[in-house]
Amino acid sequence: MQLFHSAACDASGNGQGATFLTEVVVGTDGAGNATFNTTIANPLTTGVITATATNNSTGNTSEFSQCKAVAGAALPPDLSVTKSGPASINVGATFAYTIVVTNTGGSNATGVVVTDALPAQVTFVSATSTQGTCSGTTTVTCTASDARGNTGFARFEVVVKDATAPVLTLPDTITTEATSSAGADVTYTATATDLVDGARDTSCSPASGATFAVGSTTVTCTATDASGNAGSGTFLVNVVDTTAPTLTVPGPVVVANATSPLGAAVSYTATATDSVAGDVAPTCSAASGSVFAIGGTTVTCTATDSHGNTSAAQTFTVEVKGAVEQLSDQLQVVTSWKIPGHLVEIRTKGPLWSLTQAKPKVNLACQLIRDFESQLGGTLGQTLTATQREWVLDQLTRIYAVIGCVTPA
Ligand SMILES: [Ca+2]
Ligand SMILES: [Ca+2]
Repeated sequence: MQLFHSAACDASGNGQGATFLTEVVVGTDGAGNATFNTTIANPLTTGVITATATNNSTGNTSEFSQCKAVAGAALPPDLSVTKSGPASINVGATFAYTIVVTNTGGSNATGVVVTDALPAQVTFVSATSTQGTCSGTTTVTCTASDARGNTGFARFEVVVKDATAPVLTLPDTITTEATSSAGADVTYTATATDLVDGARDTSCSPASGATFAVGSTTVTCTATDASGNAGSGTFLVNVVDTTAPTLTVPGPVVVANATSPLGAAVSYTATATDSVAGDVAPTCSAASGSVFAIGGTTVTCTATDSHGNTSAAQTFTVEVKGAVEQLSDQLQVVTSWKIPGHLVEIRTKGPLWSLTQAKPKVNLACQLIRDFESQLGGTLGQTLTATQREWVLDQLTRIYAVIGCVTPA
């Protein structure tokens, strides 16, 4: 018996064998049937087998048998996988790579699953395949059935992710002088650049141009790139008050008439203003309104703001006139009145003379003032206007007290 292999059967259901496979010698039973086993060199996976039989005794050969499909075990699938893509790509760009599955085995592959885990630096966009379907975003899985001898591929599109935050460029610590009690308006420049997106807007708090209070303020700035990566940074703004208050004191001399032997209570005005602290009360060596002795007293003032800045000291003199000076002033005034007979001048000169002697004649001065006052109530007073008379009387009353005169009982 000779066995042949053909790719396909004739339409008749049998037919001429195409390729000789092997021959075996068999003995038939009484009915002409025989059973046999044989092995062929090259396993078959497709097509049909036909046979012819030859009677070794007679040499008669049969027609070709009916076709029998090859039913033997096929060779297993043999899958290979290759992966290819660009050699380099730019951050932020979309690129594609391809995974190719080839089946070089002797049978179909079913339930083929190809998985590809994406690196953290990329973002999945899409995946397409020539066979089956693909799904997933971080690990993409493609499933297919692959006929033997077939090549299938999956195409992956991914974007290289931008995982780097923008870099901020911030000022160094800013130190500036306060301009008001609120502090100072401070402007600054803060920028940010991203590797992928270029220049980015920067948001800072407090904003540039804001009023910063006296003291130290931390400014926090942030910038975000198009992929949502946020960068941040801080810097300090120090608003300081190093300026002393501006001090104003009275002119060089404040003059007052003594009202008693102790002198006089003298008021003066000294002020100070500070750009931050506002009005500041000066500190003076003798307060306004206190009693200053007859003669000159030097008053020294300074002003210190709330941040400890002290102005330079300024001085002025409080001059308190005693009885002699007051009588001299009075003499000058009454002389200027040019009263006929000069009696008022003469009466003023009397106590002045008494007090300016090497050994002042105090009691005499007191007596002369009492006499002067008495005469102003008579004919002497009639040489003056009422206003002049009142003024002289006021003078005399005060000078009398300054001398410390005691009116006899
Ligand atoms: Ca970035
Ligand atoms: Ca100040």
